[in-house]
Amino acid sequence: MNKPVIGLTPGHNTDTQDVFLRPTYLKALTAAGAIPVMLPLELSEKDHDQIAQMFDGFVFTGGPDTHPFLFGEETHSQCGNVSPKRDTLELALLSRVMAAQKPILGICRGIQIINVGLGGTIYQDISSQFAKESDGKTKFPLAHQQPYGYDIPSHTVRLDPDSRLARVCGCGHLNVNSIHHQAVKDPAPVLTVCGTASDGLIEALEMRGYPWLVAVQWHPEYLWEQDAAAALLFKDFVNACRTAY
Ligand SMILES: [Mn+2]
Repeated sequence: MNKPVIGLTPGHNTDTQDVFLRPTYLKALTAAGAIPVMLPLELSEKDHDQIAQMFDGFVFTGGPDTHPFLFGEETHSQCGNVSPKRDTLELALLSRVMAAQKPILGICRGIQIINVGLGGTIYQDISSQFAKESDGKTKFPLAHQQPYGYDIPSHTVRLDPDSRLARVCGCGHLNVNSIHHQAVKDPAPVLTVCGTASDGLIEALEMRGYPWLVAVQWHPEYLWEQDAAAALLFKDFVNACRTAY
């Protein structure tokens, strides 16, 4: 049986114009039974259609911030670097891939660009924009940019027990890593929040009624070797890609 072939959106160094992918994504997908392939950054509209048909599933990978114009804001003082080329590629690809009903996994920047593409908004900087009021007190955010290695979990995520993500991971709580200074603010109307950090920040979204669309704010590609839930997420995604063709 052929393995599913997964297209991954590329990292983009905006200084050198290099495109790249961290090997962790490729290793995680290979271990889950797929053939991962990095997509090019610049494609014509027709190419997007062809690519959406050619591949069995897509990973929207981690990377720089999403340009604030795309969710109706100007640039906050703590907004980071952006790649308009990646924004363009990923937004175009998202609509074509969804039209083709192919499985989609979003990771880190992936959850953010998918949310923006479907009409949601983003905290441009968690530390200065996000604080939850609870019992008359202001609760400040956790360290979403953890001060140690990416293969070490740093905070918990509570999963909605009715979600695909909870079913796939086989548990209601995850220990995840956290390497982001932006996050989902208002989820897109078609997306459902399925994972939340203890400070209230949205950490996972999924689309009900779509064949397979799960997006997470953490990086399971650094965890799957020692964490069963992270490995099961990649396995379930790859299995969905296998049945999609
Ligand atoms: Mn986090």
